[in-house]
Amino acid sequence: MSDGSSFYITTPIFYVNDVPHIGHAYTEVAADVLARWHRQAGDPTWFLTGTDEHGQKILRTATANGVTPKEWADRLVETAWQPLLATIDISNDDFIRTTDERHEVNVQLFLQRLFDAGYIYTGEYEGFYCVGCEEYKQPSDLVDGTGLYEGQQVCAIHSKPVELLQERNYFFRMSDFTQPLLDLYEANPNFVQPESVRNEIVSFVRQGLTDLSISRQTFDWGVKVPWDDTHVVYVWFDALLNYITAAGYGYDDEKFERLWPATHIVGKDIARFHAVIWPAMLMAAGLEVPTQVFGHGWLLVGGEKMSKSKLTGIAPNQITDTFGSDAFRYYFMSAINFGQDGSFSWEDLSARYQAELANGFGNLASRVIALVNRYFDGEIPNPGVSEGADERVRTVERRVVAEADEAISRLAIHEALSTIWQLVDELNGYITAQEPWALAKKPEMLDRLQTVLFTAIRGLGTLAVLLSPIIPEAATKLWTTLGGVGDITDVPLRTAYHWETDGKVWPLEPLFPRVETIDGSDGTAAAAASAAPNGPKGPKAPAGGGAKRGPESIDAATKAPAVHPVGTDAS
Ligand code: ME8
Repeated sequence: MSDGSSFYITTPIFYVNDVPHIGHAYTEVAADVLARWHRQAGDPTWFLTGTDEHGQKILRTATANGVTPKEWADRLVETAWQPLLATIDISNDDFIRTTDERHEVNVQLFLQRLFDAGYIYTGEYEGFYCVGCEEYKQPSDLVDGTGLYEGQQVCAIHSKPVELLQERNYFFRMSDFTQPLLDLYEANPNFVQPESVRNEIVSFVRQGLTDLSISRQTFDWGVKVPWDDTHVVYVWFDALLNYITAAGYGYDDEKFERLWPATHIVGKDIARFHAVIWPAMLMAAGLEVPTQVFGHGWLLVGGEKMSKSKLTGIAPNQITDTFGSDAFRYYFMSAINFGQDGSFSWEDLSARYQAELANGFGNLASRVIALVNRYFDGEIPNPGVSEGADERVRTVERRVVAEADEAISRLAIHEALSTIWQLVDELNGYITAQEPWALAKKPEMLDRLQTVLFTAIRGLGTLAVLLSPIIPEAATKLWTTLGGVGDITDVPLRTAYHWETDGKVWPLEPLFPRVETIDGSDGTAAAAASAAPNGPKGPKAPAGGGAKRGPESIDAATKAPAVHPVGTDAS
């Protein structure tokens, strides 16, 4: 809905030429955290993800594997892309495939409308094409090849040769939108974020846009151009439309009116498609432009973008098999400033798991609940008179709820998490300072013991609610243990501190169990310290520390690619 009250969020739709790696999972988790947050805050929320199945890249991969592109896409969607969502606990409302009928039919409808409105014409095109990017390249996008490609010009992103194409194509009059786009960026500085991506987009458009070739004639794996079935629609033009075809465009006006426009979470590699071509297409069709395009940073391996074609991909389940999906989600959301690049390392993951999740949050929950079980037989005690320390916990609770919500509204997920962690730290400090185990030894301090445990339990419940969008499994476990009333995902997030309990706690299994490290030690605080290398919060460690079931370092990941390609990657 255009009044901003609904929150429609999308990920890119991913190419099915290969299986997902943690870069794709990273985008999914970020969008999922935002979707869960808004949903739990009561905003009407719709979260879309899906797969991009047309184009030369998929066609070549399928052909190399001796199957049709549709068979290939079906196989990859069923065995890899859909299962990814379960592996990392994604709560999408819809999954669109560009081979869905609802998509293909309405891509044609959109194109016909643009054609009828005079935005499409026929022309000759000659240029270099990178099948990996599915994009025509300018000479300035090319670099000198090395090794196998010595002496050739290669795509700077894929390090593979480009192909010279000469075709008669249909063109979209994108150049008409140079000024309207510049006006849009100026009128709405938040349209493209973060600032670094915005600056790049604005200076690109300022150079003036050229018209865009939007059809291909030399192969037929795509949506047919409605008035000329010897052409298929250019794969990016087709793919971008998923955001509206999934939202009812062309077949469910009420739904489309309710959902559109969307917030697009994409990697910065494809921000230009989303912040230039896509709004120009929408303007030409007389539709509203997206709410925002956010181009997040890259996960790097050895200083380079992790990628399938460079064999540096790590499969998400390599991490979740050892650490669980919550740790995966927490790690990537807290260790990397959303919007900036970040290097993944097993050591940093292991260190943060132990220090922040197991010791910081998990132990806090276990201790407090164990104390209530021990001293009050599981009945949450009534508080006595409050002191300054108790008041301070309550003030921090309220402050972090408001500040985390504000950070999420700016898509600053890492900031929201570090704000929430202030409450973890506050509660840990409170328990240490109040020493409830010492109070329990003095019968005259019973009142005080009750107040302290009551205050700590209240704080824990608030934490469970706030962390539910980020680490849903652990938050739900904690919620159940606290006797939380109803489903945690129904507890209004913006007033998390008003959560309700039935008054009794249950024993709590460790929220983040010990993980065995490579050197054979277990994941206690000491082991965590020895496994932790140079992560911002981790102490220094001997080389090779890490979780047992993962490669011990990024070097290992690079040498022995963890993503086992299911076929030939044509990119
Ligand atoms: O571009 N770090 O699909 P794709 C962070 N089909 N994110 C990464 C990443 C990395 N190293 N590698 C990939 C396409 N990603 C098109 C999109 S949308 C209409 C069409 C994530 O399978 C990131 O979100 O190549 C990036 O933008 C996306 O995967 C590219 O996925």
